[in-house]
Amino acid sequence: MRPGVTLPFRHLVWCLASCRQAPWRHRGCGLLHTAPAARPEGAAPVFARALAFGDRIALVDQHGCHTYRDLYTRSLRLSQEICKLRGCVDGDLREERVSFLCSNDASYVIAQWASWMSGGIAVPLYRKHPAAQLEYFIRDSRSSLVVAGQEYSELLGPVVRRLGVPLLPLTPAVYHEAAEGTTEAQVPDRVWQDRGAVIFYTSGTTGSPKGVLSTHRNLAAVVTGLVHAWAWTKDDVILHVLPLHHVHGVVNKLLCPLWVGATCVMLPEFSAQQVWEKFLSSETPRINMFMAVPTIYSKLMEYYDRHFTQPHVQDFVRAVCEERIRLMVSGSAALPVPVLERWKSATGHTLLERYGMTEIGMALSNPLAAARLPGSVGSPLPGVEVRIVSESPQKEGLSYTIYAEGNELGTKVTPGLEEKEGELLVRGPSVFREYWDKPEETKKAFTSDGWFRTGDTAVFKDGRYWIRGRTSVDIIKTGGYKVSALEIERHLLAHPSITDVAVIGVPDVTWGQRVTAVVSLQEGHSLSHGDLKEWARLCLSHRGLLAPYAVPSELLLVEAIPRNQMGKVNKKDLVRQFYS
Ligand code: MLC
Ligand code: AMP
Repeated sequence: MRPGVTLPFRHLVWCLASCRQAPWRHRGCGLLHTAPAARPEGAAPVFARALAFGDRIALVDQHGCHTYRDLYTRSLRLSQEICKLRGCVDGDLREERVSFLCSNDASYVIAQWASWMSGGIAVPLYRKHPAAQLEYFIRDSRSSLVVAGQEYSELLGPVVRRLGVPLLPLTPAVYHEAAEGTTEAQVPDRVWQDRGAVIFYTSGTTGSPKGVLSTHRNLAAVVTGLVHAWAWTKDDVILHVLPLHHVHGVVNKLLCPLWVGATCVMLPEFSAQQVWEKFLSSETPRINMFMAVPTIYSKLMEYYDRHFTQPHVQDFVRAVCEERIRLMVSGSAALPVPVLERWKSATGHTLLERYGMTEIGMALSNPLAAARLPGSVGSPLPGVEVRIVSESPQKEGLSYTIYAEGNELGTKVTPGLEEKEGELLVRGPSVFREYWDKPEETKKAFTSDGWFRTGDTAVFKDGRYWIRGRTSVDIIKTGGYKVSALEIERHLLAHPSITDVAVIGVPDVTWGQRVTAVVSLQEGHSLSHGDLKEWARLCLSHRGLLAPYAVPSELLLVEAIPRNQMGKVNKKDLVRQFYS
């Protein structure tokens, strides 16, 4: 068993004052034992490998089967159109941002690859975001072009007109165009390493969502780490049901299979019924891998409990899953142990839980071949270095205490500080380049010696890492989405009846946390949860920045929200008070 080697560790306090380099460039100093380099099979984007897989099926969607060659040639055509439209020099957009809104199907991959082929940075948008939010992402990323899947031209039309950005609508050819007459040589050779690849938007504690810019090297580090750790091969077939504007759906579930020449079967969106149908169907290609957020496993179990009540059906489900599926992974939020146990009894699979974050890709994973510890997130992935430390220094030059430090080879624990909880820090080639256009925030996100502060509390125990929650109560994870409590509060205060509000994340077995608004009203006013949802739908969706999953799913009316002398709400107490 590889992970969990606990080595003697003598360093107690790291003095960081001497480090003057910009933190995100300073990745050299470090461990007592040297981490092996990530396996960078070059940082060239995934499309550069596609022609080698030629006529293998890359993607199956509601339009049919698409080979690697299909995806490659259609992407190349689109990239040529993009370059023509933007008038790029030497066929290179030089990191111009290309926003795109596509369905979960081949058009998404083509828009992504075309952005990269033309030298741009991909900014994937999400169809469930309100128009105002889409507008924010396009404006904030300063995208010079918006590519619209067929279904989205109408929605995006007014947005791009307001912003004065050109729109490139996709035609049905993206699904059906023949793959003849184009060769690999037509994509110009570039140095990909530090070139920006993608901007994913993520919520911080305060302010509007930030763009997390990852380079091609960052993506390649995550992909090659996972390919190695989870033994991806070209014979794998993964069922894809996640949204395609976050690292889980884009990197783990899409880029990994495309990297190795495997097949991705993509549903337009999550449906419990369709997932079970795909697991149990004998049609080819047969699914042998699945990955999802814990909420999806909960929803799949709800469906199972409702529909697979007969013992012989349950036996069949378990036998098929055990025989055909080789790996099922959970991540993006804590997997409740009862969900893991119920899933195990229904399918025979112990879910492999791993831990990641938009800024760092994937960092920790339970093992593929050895025992998986329920509730733990395992050990560092290849190339990833982690530390658990005391409170992070807020100012440069301050020192912090290291409780544990590890990499792929093992973890050293500071004697006397065993099993101490602290903030998890991460370093390595998968860590992002910058928050787009936010140098100050980028700087603050790293310690002065170049480690990224995750804001998650972790502990090293029983030879594995365990995530204990967020250091901030104002970050809520619901259904696998990260949302900012303060941002929701800011929006809710615009409601004419609301005088005060505290948004809390209430533990929930299906959603992980439920966004709950504790509200006090103007005297004589009333407000039901239905009213609030309707107001949010009508009002916020059009002019605000609230995604549907950020709208409170529960409303608690109180006379007054308890505040301390500093005027602060103790949200942990509030959760305890109302949800003991
Ligand atoms: C939706 N609903 C919610 C909700 N979201 N209720 C409470 N809390 C929430 N968070 C309600 C809706 O209001 C609606 O209710 C009903 O559920 C159905 O809505 P829906 O949008 O159709 O839901 P569904 O499709 O079932 O969505 C659930 C889901 C989705 C789990 C499929 O949330 C999802 O795709 N999550 C994945 C997010 C993800 O990819 N995260 C990765 C981030 S990357 P009504 O009453 O109107 O019917 C990351 C790094 C890492 O975290 O480590 O991976
Ligand atoms: P995001 O910022 O949307 O990428 O979400 C990243 C956050 O999700 C992390 O900082 C963690 O708080 C949480 N997360 C991801 N995977 C896990 C996990 N397996 N267990 C607990 N929390 C997780």
